[in-house]
Amino acid sequence: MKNVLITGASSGIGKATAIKFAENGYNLVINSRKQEKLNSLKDDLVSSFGIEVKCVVFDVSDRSKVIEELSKLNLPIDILINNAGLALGKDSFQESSIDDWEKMMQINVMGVLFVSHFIAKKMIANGSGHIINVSSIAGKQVYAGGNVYCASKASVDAITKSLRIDLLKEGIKVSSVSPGNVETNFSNIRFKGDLDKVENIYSGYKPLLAKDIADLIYFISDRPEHVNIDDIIVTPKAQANAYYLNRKG
Ligand code: 8X3
Repeated sequence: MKNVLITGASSGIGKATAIKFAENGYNLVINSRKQEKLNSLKDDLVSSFGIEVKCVVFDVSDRSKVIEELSKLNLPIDILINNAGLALGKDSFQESSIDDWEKMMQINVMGVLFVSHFIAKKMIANGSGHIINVSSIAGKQVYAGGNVYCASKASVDAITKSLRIDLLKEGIKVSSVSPGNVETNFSNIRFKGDLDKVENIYSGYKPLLAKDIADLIYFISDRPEHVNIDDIIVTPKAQANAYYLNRKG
């Protein structure tokens, strides 16, 4: 059975994706910075689905730790899902925090690069593999206050396209999924616990759920060998793009 590595797997889209692949009998390597949450997810997945699960604890932006922990894995990775990422703040460029910018660029961009670089080499040695990046509608359209988060996801978009070219001759597929509004802990982290702002993001319409994205990631991975899905842009029915929401509430 195939092995799937999912970064940022302890909650949200990453956790839903872990469950989706586990339901379908895949063995998992789940990553997060949070050992306890990972262990508890591992226990649930092993007891519910009888699959093999390994936990790798690291911050994707910590280059030496990424290499150290992934080097300990003694198994091929067939599918890499670069899910770890975050937004911090939605203030205008001139008012936003440079510390927040650094974190977003480190995790959303360098994290994808560090993990992909290590795993792509393993995939090349194995002669096959599939890298799926969780990007965002923010990588396609720039909105007010999106500045550096949008830049980080536009980078993920460029990295995805570039990897697809460079890994073409190696027989490795590269895809992305680019969601609009998904109701997870994303906005709680972005707005640092400001519940009014969080509620405003998801009020008056039905946002996407983490499971909706997990289903798409699984669909991307489950196409016949000769098929590669480059990218899926997905929004709630009530969202036309990054700017237009049909709120009824
Ligand atoms: C999440 C979607 O529109 O908040 O990546 O940037 S958005």
